[in-house]
Amino acid sequence: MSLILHHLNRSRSERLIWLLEELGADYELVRHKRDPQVNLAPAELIAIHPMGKAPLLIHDGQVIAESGAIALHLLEAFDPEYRLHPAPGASNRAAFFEWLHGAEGAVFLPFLMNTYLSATGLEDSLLSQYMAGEREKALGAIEACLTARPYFAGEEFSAADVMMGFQLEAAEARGGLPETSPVHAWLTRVRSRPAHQRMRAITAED
Ligand SMILES: N[C@@H](CCC(=O)N[C@@H](CS)C(=O)NCC(=O)O)C(=O)O
Repeated sequence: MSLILHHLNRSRSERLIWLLEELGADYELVRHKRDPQVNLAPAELIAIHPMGKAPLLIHDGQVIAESGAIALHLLEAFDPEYRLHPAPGASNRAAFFEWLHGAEGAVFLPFLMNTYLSATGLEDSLLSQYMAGEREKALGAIEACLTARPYFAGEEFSAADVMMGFQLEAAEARGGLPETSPVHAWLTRVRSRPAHQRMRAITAED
């Protein structure tokens, strides 16, 4: 079996390192560096997949792009006992799917746009105002979820928490979380996990 994760420094591919560490999978990590001028991925990634973005997983020669697809693929291959995702038929399976995909969907976009708007000097634009409203809605949905339960998919930690981690750690680092936000307690819970700590030790070399 061969399992290779292509990781880009300071990027959401760190979520897949975290998931692989949670799964205890035997994998090889290939590190790539962003171009310091334009902050984009290097050409080696385009040689592997036409989008040229990270993460990319290569499992026994098959190339898989998109974090959510990679996460589901890894869970299917390495989590037969459903430690990190609810089994088919479980009452929280729909909530798990919602947050696993939300992490790259509607709840992620307004946080991502923040980065693009400041990188292009558009902080004071109409688009920026619109996105601030969207960000508030997204944070409201996240906070409502984490007020009702300790983890995104319910009482237990799951890969949905791994997928939501990147944007919430970034929001915290930017000072974008109110002091009373339940996200702080969630961050403390997930950061106490040995697999999260191993991921941080690995990404410290980014
Ligand atoms: N929806 C994709 C997004 C992938 C993506 O945009 N990755 C960024 C890193 S956060 C990247 O590779 N950026 C460098 C580039 O676009 O050249 C996923 O979840 O995997």
